[in-house]
Amino acid sequence: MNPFTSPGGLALLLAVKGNANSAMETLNMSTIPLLDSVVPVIADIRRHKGRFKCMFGGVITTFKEYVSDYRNEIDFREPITILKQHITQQGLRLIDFFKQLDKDGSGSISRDEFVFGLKELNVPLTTSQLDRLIADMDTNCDGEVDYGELIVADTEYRRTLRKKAAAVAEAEVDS
Ligand SMILES: [Ca+2]
Ligand SMILES: [Ca+2]
Repeated sequence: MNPFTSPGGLALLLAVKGNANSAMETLNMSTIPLLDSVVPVIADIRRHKGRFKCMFGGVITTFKEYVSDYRNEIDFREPITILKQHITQQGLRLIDFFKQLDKDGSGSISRDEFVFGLKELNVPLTTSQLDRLIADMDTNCDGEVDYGELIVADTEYRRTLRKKAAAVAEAEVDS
């Protein structure tokens, strides 16, 4: 499945979001595959219309994590979130992503390799977002990100997601 072939679902959601008076409380798109980019839109609609429900099908694997997280306001502008979404959407394993960026095979990704590789993969990070991402991941401060550092960042990211999802589940039990 190519997630980029389903812009219709996103367009529909944007229409609902754009119409503040829309009485629509349920949107059934259970036959339409959607991509990660709809998640912040759904979260945004939910903030204004608490009862809004959206059904969808064939969604990429990380979608559930994001959905269970939306109320905890995951920051979709976080560089690590943007990066992870794109890696997942393109069906890359972390090691594939790493190898693709480490052009000179040095075992670590330099800032230049990041700039080039992210452009190649169409990951829309700004220069300052990229610098923040590298600074966050580069724990030994050698200016580059090796595979171990990437794994650590990924593990921490997953842990944060799980914690937030658990908090959401708890809140739902309480209410
Ligand atoms: Ca390298
Ligand atoms: Ca490093």
